[in-house]
Amino acid sequence: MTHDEQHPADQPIPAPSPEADASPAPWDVPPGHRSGFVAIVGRPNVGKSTLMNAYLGQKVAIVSPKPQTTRTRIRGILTLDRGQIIFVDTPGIHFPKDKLGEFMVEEATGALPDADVILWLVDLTRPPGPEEQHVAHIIKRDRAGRPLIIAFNKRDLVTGEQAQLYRTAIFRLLEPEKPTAWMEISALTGHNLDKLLDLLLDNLPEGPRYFPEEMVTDQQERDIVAEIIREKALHFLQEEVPYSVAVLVDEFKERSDDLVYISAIIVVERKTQKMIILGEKGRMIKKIGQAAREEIEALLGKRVYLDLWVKVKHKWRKKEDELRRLGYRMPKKKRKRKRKR
Ligand SMILES: Nc1nc2c(ncn2[C@@H]2O[C@H](COP(=O)(O)OP(=O)(O)O)[C@@H](O)[C@H]2O)c(=O)[nH]1
Ligand SMILES: [Mg+2]
Repeated sequence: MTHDEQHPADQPIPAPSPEADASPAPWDVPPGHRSGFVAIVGRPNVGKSTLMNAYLGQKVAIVSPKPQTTRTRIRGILTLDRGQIIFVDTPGIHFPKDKLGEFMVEEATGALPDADVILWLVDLTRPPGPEEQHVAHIIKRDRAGRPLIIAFNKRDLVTGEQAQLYRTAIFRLLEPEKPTAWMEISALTGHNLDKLLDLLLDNLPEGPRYFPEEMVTDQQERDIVAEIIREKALHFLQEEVPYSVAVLVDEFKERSDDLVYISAIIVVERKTQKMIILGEKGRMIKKIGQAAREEIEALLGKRVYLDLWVKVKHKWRKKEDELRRLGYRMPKKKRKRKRKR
């Protein structure tokens, strides 16, 4: 099966919603219903994916302590009675060193022109530096008068004094622009997430529901499966190997009502990395497979037979055609929408 074919298993993941029948139809939203896109942007590793997952109440985007975990734009849809927020989780804005990095930064900055609200996430544990300056520059360039909310994350790890110091530094980088509002949060503990949500909703325009309420993400099941496998590989691997890993799901077959067969390829850049992933007597790939299988079974609510393979594609991160084949397709450059509200 090729990757372009539609697969019966490629259904949007439904939200756990026991009282689905009780909610209004999309055209039947209450007065004052707000909706739109919130682009979550910032440096790598500040907690963007953690924040989106926290709002959605489930893991839609993979998370790891290693920078550059998120590689593509991932939409997560939060449907409430008073509004619908489409979060756009993005790769971290950084100074790219290869084609994959260029793709990731394009993915991130490309989310700005389509956003109704820009949410800049800042990590309070790291002193603002060149990367924050770079993010500020891009926001100033692309904001076009839209609401900008800054959330200072990881508040659980720092003192109030440090939070204030870094906040002032961030505001200075943004000058002469000012944020519409700001908030100190912890995506991990949930601190102030309700208040931030109110802020986001207040700054979205009035509008209808764009997506059915049971839809939590626009990713296909097989994309999520590939990401889960990549997350487990990231989790068990050290040093530079994670950056060289890509995952392709090449078979996804329902064998019976409660058994799914999945075959996936872990792509790396060097033979030595392949050896590391396989591990002594295949121990490492077994660990990755086991952890991934458990999570995929929970996601699909079915038993899973997971077949993992490892393949070397020399320097794939530097080659545009390889990137495309692995699903990292450079977006066509869009003209910037100038909007004033
Ligand atoms: N202590 C703490 N850790 C956090 C918080 N938010 C995220 N993290 C951690 O920061 C790391 C990077 O998170 P991730 O969501 O992948 O960052 P992203 O690259 O911006 O998407 C992970 O290890 C998270 O568990 C927070 O509010 N407090
Ligand atoms: Mg992320």
